[in-house]
Order: sequence, then C-alpha cells, then structure tokens
Amino acid sequence: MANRLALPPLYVILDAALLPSDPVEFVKKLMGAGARLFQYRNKTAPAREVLQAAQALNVTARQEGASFLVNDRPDLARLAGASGVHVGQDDVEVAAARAIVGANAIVGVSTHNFEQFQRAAETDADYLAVGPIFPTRTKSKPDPVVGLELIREARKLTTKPIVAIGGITLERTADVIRAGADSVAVISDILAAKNPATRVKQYLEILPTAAEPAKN
Ligand code: TZP
Ligand code: MG
Repeated sequence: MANRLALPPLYVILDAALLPSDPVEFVKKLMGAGARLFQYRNKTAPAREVLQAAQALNVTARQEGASFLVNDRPDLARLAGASGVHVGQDDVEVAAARAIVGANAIVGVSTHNFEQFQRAAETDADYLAVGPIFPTRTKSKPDPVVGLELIREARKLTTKPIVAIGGITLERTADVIRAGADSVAVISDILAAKNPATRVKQYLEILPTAAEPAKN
C-alpha cells in the first residue's frame, strides 16, 4: 500500500477468550457505538472454527463499513475475505503475509522493542504495533513492558500509523496518544467492561482531542 493508511484511533481486539456467546451481536453493538476497526484473535480454536467465526464477523463488520482483520493467520484472513491480517514476531513475516492477502489488504505487525520496530518500519506493513505498553493479563507470556518511551522513540522513526497495545485503559489513553501513538488497541478494558458499547463511546469521545496538552 503506497499511501499512508488512515487508521481509526480505536482498534478493538475481539479476543475469543473474552467474547460473549454471540460475537456477531456483540460486534453490532460496538459498531453502533462507533467502533470502526476490529481484529479477531483466537489462540486456541482449530483453524476451521477460526475461519468460520472470522467469516461471520467479517461480513457483519464490513456491512457497516468497519475494517476487520484476522490475527496471526494471513491464509485465514484471505479465505474470510477480511480487510487484512495482523502478524506478530512468531508469525510469517510481513512480506509473506502481503503475498497471501494481496496489495490492497491491510498488513499490521507487532513489535516489542526498538530493534523489532526498526526492522518492521522498513517493511511494507501498513501499521506498526508496539507493546505491551503497560502490564497486561490478557496475553499469555507477554513480552516485557515497554512503556510510553518506546512509543516516543518509535514515533521518530516513521510516519506509518503506530498502534499501542497492552494494558491500555480509558484513563491511560491520552498519555499513549500524546506519546505519539495514532491508535489504541484494546482488549480487556472494552471486552470485560460492564457495558462494552458505553466504553467504546467513552474512548471515541476522548480520542479526537487526546493529543492536545493535558488541562490542569
Ligand atoms: N499484544 C501485546 S499485549 C496484548 C497483545 C495481544 C494483549 C492486550 O490486551 P489488554 O487486555 O488490552 O491488555
Ligand atoms: Mg501472532
């Protein structure tokens, strides 16, 4: 993708471990609240089940003009007709993911330190994720916490969208955006919220002006 991707500022990760029994209804509610970027993350189900779920969620998301990415698996992303794929350091490389999903799809990549970020910035990934920014209990065996500092350093290296992930909450969002992130990727603070749709609205209320200096 030659042009810089315009990434929505809120990236909701639909982690199968935290999804309710009807994920399609759930996504509809979050879209009703304004969410426009989703990723399906399922670390445990067999591939055929991941594909089925991804297909259903993709149809739902795209009907409303939202983008829908699949975590880890470019093959399943392509089969599901998804908007793109998100690969990590243990998945196939960005170039391989691109070869599978095609030039017009979105390819995002996770990085967990400055060297990984530097390397990822040289690929044709459409966005670069950094994290975990804060401690997280959602990811099993998470990499060491990188803090806001890695976002600041990463920001100097690229004009590609930077996505911050790991332990992001509504309260921490302004600091993350001020450090230079374009988008926050959130799992538990939305999926485990008492009212996930309300939480989405709260994020979308603060995100447009989050980069402005803090008011005291
Ligand atoms: N990659 C780095 S941290 C993380 C992933 C997938 C989990 C983020 O989940 P949460 O609940 O928003 O901390
Ligand atoms: Mg992965």
